[in-house]
Amino acid sequence: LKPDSWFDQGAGPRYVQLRRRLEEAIHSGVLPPNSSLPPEREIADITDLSRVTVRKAMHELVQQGAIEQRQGSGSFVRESTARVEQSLSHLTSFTEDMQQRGLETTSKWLERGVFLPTEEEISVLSLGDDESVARIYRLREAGGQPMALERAALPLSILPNPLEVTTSLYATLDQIGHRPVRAIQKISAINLESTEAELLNVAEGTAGLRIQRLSFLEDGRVAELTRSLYRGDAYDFVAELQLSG
Ligand code: 16G
Repeated sequence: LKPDSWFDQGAGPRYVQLRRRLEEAIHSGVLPPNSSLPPEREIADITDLSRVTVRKAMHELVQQGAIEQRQGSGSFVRESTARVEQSLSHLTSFTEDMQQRGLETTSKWLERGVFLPTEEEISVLSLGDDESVARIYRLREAGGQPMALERAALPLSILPNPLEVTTSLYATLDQIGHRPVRAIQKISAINLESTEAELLNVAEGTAGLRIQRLSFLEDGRVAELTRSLYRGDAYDFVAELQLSG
């Protein structure tokens, strides 16, 4: 663990390198769940890093939910975050997906209302002249754990009153006869920026998945443009593939 042997000048701040090193030890099972980590002082001694640096790395691991600090007895590796396996072949909602797993969902509302549309919303949602847009931005939690940040935009002709959405967007759309039946989804890899990472309770730079869903009604109208940021450490997306031709 001596710094010369594994700290790399070009690989970012040393607390980040130490954090990654500890993450590797946790993921590979060198430090199994419930095992204790050496005290900060000892890690500082072994690595020749300052205690401030060690504390910073440990703090991020706590934030990520990888370790927990128990009063008076030190730091322990937590049971790993349950990963959610999500099918890519069914058009389901977050609430339905989580309910299926017996997880209760909650939302923190970051924005909900009627707004002037952006150029992109006008073109993607085929909005008419002077037509406003319904927007919903929320932090989605399941089983008390933050899972995704989701920003949805819908034409008012599809969702006239966004304030009606109190739990599930799709349940509300269902009630008013506007449940989407088809969607195109695009998934990209990203690193979560500080504000998003903080809301999702992971360290800045943690891997995430950006998912864009464009959904349509039976009659072909665009229902929704939603951009979501899912925690990379909590999701596996699974698709069934068939030989074409
Ligand atoms: C899912 C959808 C999102 C949809 C939401 C409705 C993905 C990537 N996104 O999160 O497009 O708006 O479900 O969920 O799956 P709700 O009915 O629980 O509000």
